Amino acid sequence: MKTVITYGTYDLFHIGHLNLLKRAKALGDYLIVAVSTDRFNWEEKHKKCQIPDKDRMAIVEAIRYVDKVIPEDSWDQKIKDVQKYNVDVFVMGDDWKGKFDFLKDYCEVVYLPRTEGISSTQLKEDLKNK
Ligand code: C2G
Repeated sequence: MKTVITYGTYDLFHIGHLNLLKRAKALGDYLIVAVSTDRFNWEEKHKKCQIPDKDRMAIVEAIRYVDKVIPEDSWDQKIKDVQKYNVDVFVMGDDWKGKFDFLKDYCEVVYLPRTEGISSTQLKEDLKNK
């Protein structure tokens, strides 16, 4: 079984997130998604989520491509996760290109092209200006 893992906030879930998860799953047989907690987002990413972490995790868990959801609560849990779940492939959108190359010592690292024209940040801006 080929295990894939990816990480994200998945706030205001949109087609860019779905495209990423679909392509990530296509790289293996089992997809784990680490969804960032409200604490991690606020304290480490200085991002305020619109949707609470338990709801963001429930939404991601309901996606047909996703096999398991775990919390992302720190920047440096990735190596432990890759080892704990025997991950073969680590996937992120290419806005993160190069940022996680240190994981190449533990698994394959793949950066996939982002979906153009949509982002949670833009959605929040649009909603604010309605
Ligand atoms: N994404 C994408 N296309 C978009 C928007 C997002 O492919 N138009 C991808 C991102 O590259 C990422 C995933 O969807 O791989 C989740 O995006 P976010 O929820 O914005 O995640 P982010 O805030 O980048 O958190 O430790 C890593 C972080 O948790 C990533």
